[in-house]
Amino acid sequence: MMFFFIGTAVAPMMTASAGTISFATPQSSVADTNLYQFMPFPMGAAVGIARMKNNAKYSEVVSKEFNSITAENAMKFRSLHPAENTFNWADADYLVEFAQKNGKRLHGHTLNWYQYLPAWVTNFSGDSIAWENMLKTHIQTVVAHFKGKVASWDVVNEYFNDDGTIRPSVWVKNLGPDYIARCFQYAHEADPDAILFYNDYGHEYSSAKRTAIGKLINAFKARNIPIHGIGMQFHMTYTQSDANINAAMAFAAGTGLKVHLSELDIRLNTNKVQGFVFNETLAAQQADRYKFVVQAYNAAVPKAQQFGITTWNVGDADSWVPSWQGVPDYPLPFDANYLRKPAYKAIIEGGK
Ligand code: 9MR
Repeated sequence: MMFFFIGTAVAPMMTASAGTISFATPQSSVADTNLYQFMPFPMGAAVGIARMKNNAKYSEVVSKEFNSITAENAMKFRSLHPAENTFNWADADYLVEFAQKNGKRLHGHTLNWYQYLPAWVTNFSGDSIAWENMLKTHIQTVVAHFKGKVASWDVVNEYFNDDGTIRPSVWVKNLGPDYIARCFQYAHEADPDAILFYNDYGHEYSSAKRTAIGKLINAFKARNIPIHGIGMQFHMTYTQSDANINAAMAFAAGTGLKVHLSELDIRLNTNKVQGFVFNETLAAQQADRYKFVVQAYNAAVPKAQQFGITTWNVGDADSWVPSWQGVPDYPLPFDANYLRKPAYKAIIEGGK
């Protein structure tokens, strides 16, 4: 039996690794191909700095396969601004250098979030003026530092609950709900060229959240608040329906803003089974969803609005999902050895 992959005929390979079987295409057979070159829009990955520095295979795959990069954690508040008067740029700057050397777009994540805050912020005891100064200083120092190096920012992440209400946070508590508009204004002042996104998850299952985000965007437009993009994280299950995926795409396209599938991964262990093992059937089902998501995005989102698709890390062993769910999972297009899973080819097919 011959297995055809991108014009090259190769024999199918099963590799045994860490007690699991990988139905991946041998890396060597497709060494001359790059994922992003097949895609009609930028194709990105979120990356961890320690892996970039210490795992040559990882950084090689990142540089070879993707043309957009997001820092998984290195540009979050706690990483960049660990103490009131201390900014720690080293890790994020490492990524800036990598992106520049390798000609990659760098997407910034995230200027404002209710999570991943240093203790000095959660314990901050100033009045509303002090809180406002702290918010503004953080956003503007960070955006100014990366001006001309980071093309775009998730300005505010996860402002809404799934039911469309505003999520309680230290920001809303101390500054009121409209602080979100000022985040965008502060970022825009610091870098007028940066493309500014509102980023959230759940568009594929919560119409209430979509409605709330839509209202926010319309209100921003009416008030001339600088917002240019909508980030839909798409941390998905492999059981997600075509209709739900299409609804999210149609909604995002309808905003008229740039649309970023900003944190895509497709998890398989929906019943949270301990000892859960990847197999050929699951690989095919996952590939089918990857293909559908890419196709739906490409079909629904007008070309000028296609900011691209970013997977949330690279290989299955790098994913946040297993530790979040407390069970094994295999949510990404590369396996633990960075071999291409069927999802990889499916992404390319979805982009055709
Ligand atoms: O993948 C990230 C993980 O390494 C961090 O521990 C976590 C911190 O809360 O954040 C994860 O990334 C999140 C992203 O920043 C925002 N959307 C949800 C992602 C998964 O939790």
